[in-house]
Amino acid sequence: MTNQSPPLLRWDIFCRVIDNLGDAGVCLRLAADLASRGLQVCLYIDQPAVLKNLMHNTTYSKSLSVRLWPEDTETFSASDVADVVIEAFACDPPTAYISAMAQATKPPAWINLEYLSAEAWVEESHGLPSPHPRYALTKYFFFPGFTPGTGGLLREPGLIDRLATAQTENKDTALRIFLFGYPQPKVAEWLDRLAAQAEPTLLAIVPCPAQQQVDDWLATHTDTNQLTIAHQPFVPQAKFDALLASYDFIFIRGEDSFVRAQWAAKPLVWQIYPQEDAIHLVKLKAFYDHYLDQGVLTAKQRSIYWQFVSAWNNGNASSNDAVLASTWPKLVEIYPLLLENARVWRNQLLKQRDLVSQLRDFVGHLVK
Ligand code: TRH
Repeated sequence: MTNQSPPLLRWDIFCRVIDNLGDAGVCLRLAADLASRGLQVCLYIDQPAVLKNLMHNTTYSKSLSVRLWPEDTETFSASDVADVVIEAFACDPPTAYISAMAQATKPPAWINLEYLSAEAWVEESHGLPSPHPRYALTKYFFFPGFTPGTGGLLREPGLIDRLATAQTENKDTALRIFLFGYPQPKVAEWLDRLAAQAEPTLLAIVPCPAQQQVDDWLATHTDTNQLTIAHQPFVPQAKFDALLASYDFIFIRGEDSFVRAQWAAKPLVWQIYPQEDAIHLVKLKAFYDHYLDQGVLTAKQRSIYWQFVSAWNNGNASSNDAVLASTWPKLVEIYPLLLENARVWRNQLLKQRDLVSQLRDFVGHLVK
């Protein structure tokens, strides 16, 4: 794949917010990265309000515009259609827009941006075409991923340097933990353990469902011994990386914050977005099999890490053998190795070209 930069093009990104912040978060990050490279980008989103906090107090390049998802009655002409159409997470762009794409003299490049997964099948599916059943249009599946055979990960130019400057040595003796999660039925067991730890811990929790559960625990624990709990206000997306970099241990969720935690190169506990029939646990294992296999941790240490992460994702909902409480002290004990593992993993990922550069090359070949 030659590295010539494709001609400046117009990109339209379609995003439907299924749940939470991630769909909007990923699409905003993609749109901002493309626009920062001088491309004209329009982000169509059905819940613009979700972007408010994410874009708060942040200046984006002028070539980025955000529009409300078009009404079904809205009509489009071929000249309204962009050169590249990104359909995020199979959100089905408006039919009127798709029929306008079919009338365009040069059909646009149509990309379906898929959800991130470390599962092996992703490489086989990356880049596959899907001819439209009625129009002379072909949609291509573009899979983010952790391996060369995928489309890579969102990593804006200069991000790692910015993180290096934001990196603050934690002079505080307390272990600083960041928590952004979904509901966590087992949180009390872990908090009891943190409070009983020999060394001090600071747990900073952002607005999220787990925050209420932590507050409920706090309400019944006047003396939390070695544990200090703080409410970390929500920060705009542009400040999120520096926030993560200021913590020692990162508990995140979903997709976008999960990737940012890897760029921060700190040990991470991923609470994956729960799906039917526990298929999310397959996805979770696929990632940690890769992530823990960096030649830094022994098999025993890898198993402790996985036991904790699996229990955090209720992988063992039925058992009440307090896995979180029993494995956490062992994780803290090997913290320097976990940090090394996170750094080796990030360096591995940095060998991969970032998603936007790969996507531009991919469409560059489609719009020739
Ligand atoms: O909000 P999420 O749980 O989103 C999820 C996932 O995307 C999942 O894949 C999808 O299926 C589901 O929604 C529907 O987690 P995620 O992906 O980490 O998105 C959170 C966004 O919020 C991310 O862009 C980071 C941003 N954020 C900030 O900008 N500032 C903050 O302070 C915090 C806590 C988050």
